[in-house]
Amino acid sequence: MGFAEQSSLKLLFVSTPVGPLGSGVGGGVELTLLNMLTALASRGHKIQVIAPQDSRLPHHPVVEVPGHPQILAQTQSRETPIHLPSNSVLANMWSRVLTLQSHYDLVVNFAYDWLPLYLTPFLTTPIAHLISMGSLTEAMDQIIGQIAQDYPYQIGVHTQAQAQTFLFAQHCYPVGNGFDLSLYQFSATSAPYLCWLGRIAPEKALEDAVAAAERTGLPLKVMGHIQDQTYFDSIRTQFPQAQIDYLGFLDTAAMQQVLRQSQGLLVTPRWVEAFGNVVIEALACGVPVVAYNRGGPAEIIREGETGWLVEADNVEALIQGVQKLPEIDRQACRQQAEQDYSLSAFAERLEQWFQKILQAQG
Ligand code: HBI
Repeated sequence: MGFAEQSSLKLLFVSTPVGPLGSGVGGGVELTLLNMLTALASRGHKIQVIAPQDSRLPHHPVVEVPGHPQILAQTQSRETPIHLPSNSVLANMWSRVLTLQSHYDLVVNFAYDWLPLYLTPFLTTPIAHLISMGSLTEAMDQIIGQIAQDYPYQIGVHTQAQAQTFLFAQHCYPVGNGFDLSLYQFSATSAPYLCWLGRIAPEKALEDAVAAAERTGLPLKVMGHIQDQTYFDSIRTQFPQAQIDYLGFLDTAAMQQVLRQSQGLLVTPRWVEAFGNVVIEALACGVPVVAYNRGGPAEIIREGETGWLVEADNVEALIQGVQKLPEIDRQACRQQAEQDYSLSAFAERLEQWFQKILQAQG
């Protein structure tokens, strides 16, 4: 590693435009931004964050930008054209980037949106795009693919499974993810309940976890932002016998207090989950995971060692996984989180990613 690689970088993080940081509307990408910030700041890098009005980060200032949020990409159909609302917070954030960019070595984009990708050739400072979901629409696939082709290494993804949803998978740079494991307390014992975590929306298929819980007679403690209230209400109606204990969108400290004592976490994505932050959060607490065998969780979970991967969309298989949870050694779960998903492991991968981009600048 030459001197240049050792020096600290000046990084400009530009958040998701779907909602303020700390609201939960941005789902996993909010946690990823915070974890990247923590990981890189602890290595001496200097980071500024631009995010929508009312964003909050623990112990870090945010440049708050007003404007109307972007519609959630995963609610769009594949052919939906690119659109921007009037007074777009996305456009307003990137106008700010244009004025600030010369003070930074690298811009890091967290938005799954067309504009920042389109702007890549027009900025003087390189942009590292962290693509937070798999393929969703033609227009996004086209612009991500174009940048992946023209700007080597500047398209970052979480897992190979996520990259494989794109035709240009070979041009995607996988960085995994990383968590502040000190926030998660290992529990060697469990209480008789299951957990489900995440945005409550159709692509997360909470109904399958509720069906499994109802059949096993175990309470299901649910935590996360209700993105689709009608969808949630319909699940309650569909499974009147299920013991669903909805606890709201909690911060990490409060959430892990509940998660750490559960017998297991159920992960039931209907879509190809880019990563599956909740899987790592469970492992960090020593909680084994039963997950559908698709997407990021399928790349993370060590079958029979830290959890069970079951046939996707099969509730019977989910129930069998629940019944085998006691076979898993909870210590092995915590150890996997420490080996692969600590902040220091993540910071190593991120620094290598950034150096690849900066060296490619010539
Ligand atoms: N939709 N348009 C848009 N932009 C985002 O940045 C975005 C999104 N939907 C979901 C989302 N980000 C995050 O919740 C996921 O990336 C995790």
